[in-house]
Amino acid sequence: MKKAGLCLLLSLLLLLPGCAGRGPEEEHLIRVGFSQVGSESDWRIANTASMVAALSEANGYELLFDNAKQRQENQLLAIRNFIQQDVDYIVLAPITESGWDDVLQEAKNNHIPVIIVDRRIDVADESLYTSWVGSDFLAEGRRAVRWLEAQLEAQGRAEEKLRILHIQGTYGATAQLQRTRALTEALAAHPNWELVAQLPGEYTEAKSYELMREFLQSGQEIDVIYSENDNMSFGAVRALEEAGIPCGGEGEIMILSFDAVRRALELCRDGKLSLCVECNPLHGPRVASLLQELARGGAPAKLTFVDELAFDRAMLTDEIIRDREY
Ligand code: GYE
Repeated sequence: MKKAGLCLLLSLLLLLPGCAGRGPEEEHLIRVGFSQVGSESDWRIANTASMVAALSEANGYELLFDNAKQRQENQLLAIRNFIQQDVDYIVLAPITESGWDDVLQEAKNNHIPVIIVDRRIDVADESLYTSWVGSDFLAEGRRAVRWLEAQLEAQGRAEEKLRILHIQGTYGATAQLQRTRALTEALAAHPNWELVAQLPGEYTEAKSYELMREFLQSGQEIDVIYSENDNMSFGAVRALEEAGIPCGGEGEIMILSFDAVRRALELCRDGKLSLCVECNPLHGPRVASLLQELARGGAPAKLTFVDELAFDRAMLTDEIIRDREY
């Protein structure tokens, strides 16, 4: 009886991270807790793969990974769990900008530096995080708008009425706020551009497909779809195709899409998407180099923006598509 109890206690201890003690090989590893938003898109899946590859044991890390399944409360739980496990660093890919002050204050009280990746956070005290790395989402949106303006100009349609359907990502996410801001600016600058509807596509193909189907039943006509990520564009293309409505060709609905994952580039080459605005998800090595700098006692830049491009059909080559890493 006693023996069985002891065995049970020992196995429980082994299951509890932190209590079992770390082996000599694990001692020198940098322990990182990474709270990821979810796996809502091809972009996100590529981002997770990049982070996991960069923060591998072979590279000197012990990675505690948590997928929050698109819920902020899961991210808050994950971070509190990382704090309890006394990780060396926390990396957060936040779902939205707001709601982080308390939990990051807890991390700070426990002297755990926090790196933010991808979307930004809006905190009263900027010292609650060490560094952020990600994209300039406003620049991405403006890149899409400039392309559209040039395209319409070239087609002699600059003064014509333009009906735009806007499919939005997760509300409150920087990628949504800033891409939306670029379109809002453009609508203000072009009185002949009309916003027909805004659909909450939540960055997923399934949601966008469902909303697009519903929208098409309303019979409203559109000229452009401004879709805040590729997966929502895929959903929209599917709904359009099922309804027998052509897109991408001359005089057909133009779809402007964000991320430029390989599948989107292929659709652009095949003439379904008109523009793929790049958003680079390969942040693993960037985060790793920030962590290395911190581990050396350095002070990395507060904000690091990634360089990005945009592709339309005329610019795409088989080589670009082949070499796409995501
Ligand atoms: O565009 C989308 C993803 O925050 C940049 O989130 C990211 C966005 C990306 O789900 O595909």
